[in-house]
Amino acid sequence: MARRWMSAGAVLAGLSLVWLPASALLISQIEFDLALPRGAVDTLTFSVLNNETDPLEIQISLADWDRDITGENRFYPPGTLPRSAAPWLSVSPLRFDLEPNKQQEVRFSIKVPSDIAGTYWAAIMVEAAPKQTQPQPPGTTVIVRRRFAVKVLETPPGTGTKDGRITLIDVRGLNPPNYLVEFENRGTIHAPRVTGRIELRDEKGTLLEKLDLESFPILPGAKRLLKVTSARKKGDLLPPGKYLVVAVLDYGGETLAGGQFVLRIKPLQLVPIGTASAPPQDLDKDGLYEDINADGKLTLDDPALLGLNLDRPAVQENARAFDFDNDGDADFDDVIALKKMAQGS
Ligand SMILES: [Ca+2]
Ligand SMILES: [Ca+2]
Ligand SMILES: [Ca+2]
Repeated sequence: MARRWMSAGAVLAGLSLVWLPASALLISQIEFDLALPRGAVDTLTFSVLNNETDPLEIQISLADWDRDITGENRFYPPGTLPRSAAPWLSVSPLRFDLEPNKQQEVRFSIKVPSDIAGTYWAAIMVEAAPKQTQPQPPGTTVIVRRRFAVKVLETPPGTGTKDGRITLIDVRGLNPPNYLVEFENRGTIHAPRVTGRIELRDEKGTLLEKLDLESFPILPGAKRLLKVTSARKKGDLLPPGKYLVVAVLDYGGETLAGGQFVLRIKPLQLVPIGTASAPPQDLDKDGLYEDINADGKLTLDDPALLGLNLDRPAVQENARAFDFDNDGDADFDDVIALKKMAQGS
């Protein structure tokens, strides 16, 4: 009965057991994206299957979760987050043993308050440990516990707001360009699939590059930082000049979220670095000037000289020529990257 409230995605996920890597514990559904009306009560189930050769001891508990700015899951005690649905959930059973090739159904009920709007969420944690067949003396065994999250999200239909903004566009590294786009969900509804694109245009508006962003989910109030590397080849440099980076994201709202960033690339003005008698050289013509002392070859003397002169204008005002790790600056990490290049050649 509960199935009719689920999104198509959740129903599809429920049709087959989901393989969780690094383990042979199978969970039939790892996300419930519910749309129960306010005040509703419902009971749902998922199954846990032991596909290993040894018996497992399973513990079930509630947790809060969100995602960090890179999209990684983070977990908290239940009821920590302001939009926690953990207080509405009750789960049974809370612990059970699972013999190999056996499965156990876990039931949870959800009681949606009548006065909420937007998405609330929590997780049902499934924790597996090897079953202890005989009592162990304390302090002598290490039990490997593995934790899996079954996510539960609830959004009463017709409630909440959709709002999304691009809060940052930047370019860090130019060879090839690395685009950064930060998006914030300023609404109260979970956006399960944000899609979008980045465009690079020259000063005349000519499209130089268009990249599709990998789609991502985002919780209310969350920010997500996307890093996208240009498809341009290393050494295929953008000539000095002014460029426009445009990002457009579709988060399912009535309008798209857009933003733009003006990228200015200054001409290099290379001068001798430190004790060198000539300006640094780009030996392989890839836009990076690895021959810091201009003796015609790349040796360990080059990172050493760069390291000694990192803070000098000769380096910092031409940072892109020495940005060997391509992160948009010339710093000690680039000295290390150049040292590795020198050792490898
Ligand atoms: Ca080079
Ligand atoms: Ca050299
Ligand atoms: Ca760098």
